[in-house]
Amino acid sequence: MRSFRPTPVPSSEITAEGVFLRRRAFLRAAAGTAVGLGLPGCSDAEQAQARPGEAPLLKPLTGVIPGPKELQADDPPTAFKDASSYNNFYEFGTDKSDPAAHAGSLRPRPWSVAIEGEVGRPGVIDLDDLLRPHTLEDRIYRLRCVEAWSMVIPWVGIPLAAVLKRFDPVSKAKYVAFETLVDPEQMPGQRRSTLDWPYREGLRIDEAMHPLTLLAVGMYGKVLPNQNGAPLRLVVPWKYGFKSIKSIVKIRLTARQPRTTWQMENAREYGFFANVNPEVSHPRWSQARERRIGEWGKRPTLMLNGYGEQVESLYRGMDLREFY
Ligand SMILES: Nc1nc2c(c(=O)[nH]1)N[C@H]1C(S)=C(S)[C@@H](COP(=O)(O)O)O[C@H]1N2
Ligand SMILES: [Mo]
Repeated sequence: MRSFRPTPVPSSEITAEGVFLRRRAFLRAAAGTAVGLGLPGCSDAEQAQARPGEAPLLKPLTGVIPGPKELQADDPPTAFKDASSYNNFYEFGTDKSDPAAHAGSLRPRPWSVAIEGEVGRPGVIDLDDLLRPHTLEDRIYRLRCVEAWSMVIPWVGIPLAAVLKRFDPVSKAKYVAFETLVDPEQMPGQRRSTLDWPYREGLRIDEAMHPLTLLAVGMYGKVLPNQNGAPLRLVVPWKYGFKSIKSIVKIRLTARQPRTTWQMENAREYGFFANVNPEVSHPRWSQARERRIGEWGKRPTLMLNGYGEQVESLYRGMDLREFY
């Protein structure tokens, strides 16, 4: 496949020089995760500051914190230690502790992403080139797992819409399909057929283009830990956590609704939409309440995870029991 030539960045989107330099520091710091901080040609002054042994810091350029007001008032972020040690990432095993224990073998740089299908400019692009024209944003979002636990995570990322637009989606693009890396050397859980690899996810195009939908590269102001989906993962805060596919290598725009991993596993239990809905029980348990990791007791699950005001217009006229 030919390599992707980035769309020229309109002057309105070109950042001021100081900002650009800080972005460069971030990009190099991000690149440094795979090989440690001693990158050749990367002076100390250009490094984001991080304590030895810690992930490089990210310096988001905006303080955008969308999402419901009550999120800011009642929901303190989950402890970083919990968010990075209680994970679902079957490529490294099925226990919650497996990803943190085994994801050290994942090499998040160099990394490239294929953009395919119904776009005017398909191709394969290096992740740093994919990120370069964009401004990193802070987003504090809840993550609600279908298993009825939840976390509040300060993500760092870029809106998926801004990325997709650069590849010129054509009018036939009605859905977006995503795939995770397949490499049993890096992802030892793939030596077993726990799932039909690659892990696959999908969104309708309007969901993908919604301003809340984020491609995350960091969390808690730092580069994403491998176990959280380094170097690039999706975050769709009004959907169950399994829609937030990790370690993405392929984004394909399609005319037809793509098949997703959990639908393929068990279509009765997991639907394509997977919108958080306290009124629709999973066939084996209720979705009415959730346990916030780090808290005792349970709290009620909110319709669309509390993001209804922003996203309910996407589902007007749809029966969310039928389209679960
Ligand atoms: N590639 C891949 N992505 C994945 C998963 C997975 O097993 N493989 N698990 C999903 C599930 S079920 C959840 S709840 C979230 C968990 O994200 P976190 O570990 O960062 O909290 O990742 C999702 N993304
Ligand atoms: Mo999940």
